[in-house]
Amino acid sequence: MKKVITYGTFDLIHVGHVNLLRRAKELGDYLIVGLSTDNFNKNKNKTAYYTFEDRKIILESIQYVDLVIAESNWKQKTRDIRTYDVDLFVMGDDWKGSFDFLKETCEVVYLPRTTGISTSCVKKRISKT
Ligand code: C2G
Repeated sequence: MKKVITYGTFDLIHVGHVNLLRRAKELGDYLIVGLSTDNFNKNKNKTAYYTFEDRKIILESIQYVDLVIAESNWKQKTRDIRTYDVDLFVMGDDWKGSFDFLKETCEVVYLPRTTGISTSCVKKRISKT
């Protein structure tokens, strides 16, 4: 079984997130998502609209997602990959190159982002209505 892992905040889930999750799952058989905790989001200078618990429930309802774990720091990826025996690490290409150090531990793939959609633009559009 080929295990894939990806990480993110996944706030206000939108088609860009779902496209990423679908393509990541298509590259393997089992998809793990490292979901940024509310505390780690502060570290990323992000404030999610939904709590970690709610974002986790939403992610777990998505057909492509097999397991959601907490992402609480920048340094846990190598340990997660070893703990869960992951074969492939996937991220959107806005992160291209940022996680190449993981190539010592597993395959690394950056997938093209879905253009024209982001959580911040959704928030902006809603605030104008
Ligand atoms: N994404 C995408 N297309 C979009 C928006 C997001 O492909 N239009 C992808 C991102 O590239 C990322 C994933 O969806 O791979 C989750 O995006 P975010 O929730 O914004 O995650 P981010 O804040 O980039 O956190 O340790 C890694 C970080 O936790 C990544």
